[in-house]
Amino acid sequence: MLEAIQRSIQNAKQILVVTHVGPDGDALGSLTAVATALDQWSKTFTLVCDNPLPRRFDFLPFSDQIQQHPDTAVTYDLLIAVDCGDELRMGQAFADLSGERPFIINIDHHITNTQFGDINFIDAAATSTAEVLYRIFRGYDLELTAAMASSLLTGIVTDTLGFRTNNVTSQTMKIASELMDVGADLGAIMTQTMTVKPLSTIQLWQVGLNKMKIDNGLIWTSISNEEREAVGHNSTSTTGLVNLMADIEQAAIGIVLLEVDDGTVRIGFRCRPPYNVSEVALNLGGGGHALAAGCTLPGPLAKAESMVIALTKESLRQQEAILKNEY
Ligand SMILES: [Mn+2]
Repeated sequence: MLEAIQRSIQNAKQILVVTHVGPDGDALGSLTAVATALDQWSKTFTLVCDNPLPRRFDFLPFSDQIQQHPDTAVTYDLLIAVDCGDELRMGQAFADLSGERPFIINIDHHITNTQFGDINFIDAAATSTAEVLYRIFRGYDLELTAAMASSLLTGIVTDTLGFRTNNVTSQTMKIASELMDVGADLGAIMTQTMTVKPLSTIQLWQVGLNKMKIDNGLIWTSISNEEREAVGHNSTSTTGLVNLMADIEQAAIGIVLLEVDDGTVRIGFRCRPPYNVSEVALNLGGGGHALAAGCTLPGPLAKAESMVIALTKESLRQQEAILKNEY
């Protein structure tokens, strides 16, 4: 598969690299890591993410070249999708493509990946798409530069919440250590992408925590578009808040529902082992991992909330019945 990927990149004239809407550190770390590799191969490429780049990621190489839309005047003959479980996750970046569907290389680590590419390089055991990319890059005659390492380490650090998730292996730590050896600054990446937050993020948590509801292991909150705008939170991500809620001792599953500009509702699910949220997200048209998943539903918010809570309660009830039988 490594050969097939390299061959399609070498044959391509115009390459579009896309990551998912509501980008996180793995999305942007992976997107820019691919840019550093394509740059070494002197390829022509366009980097696209269908949402503005959160400011904390502006240290990433090529971050100033990330566009919100593909170039309409260009016909892309190759699309590389990173960290996207399905085509819809690319948002308008994919929907707006005119002409023939380009050849697609799909590189990801979501267990729910729909294998939408012509080449699918999916490793659901990997902590991050960045870790998958590291393995791919090491299969080639590419120089592991400080810039590339910085992008890759950003993906690994953010998707593992600072090496805290249960899919971190000694191999992950070896990769991180090698990335540091060539110049990635772990401390700076941690501070910049994990610790420091805009005030509007904490104010969004404030709104969410004030409205938090608890019912038999299910902990959730929902935030309207009006409330989101009032605190000036202009990203569609609720990663920090949903992680915080799922960390509550009494939580089996944490959920945040966020209404966005177009009236749709973004939903994030988190849990700790032995629970699983990927199935409920998949049933609602989304996807993700066993412990972190998400989906997007049409509004209104109250209707989305009652549907999500009812389905998650049912999923939790079934999971607990199975767990009880195992002991
Ligand atoms: Mn990821």
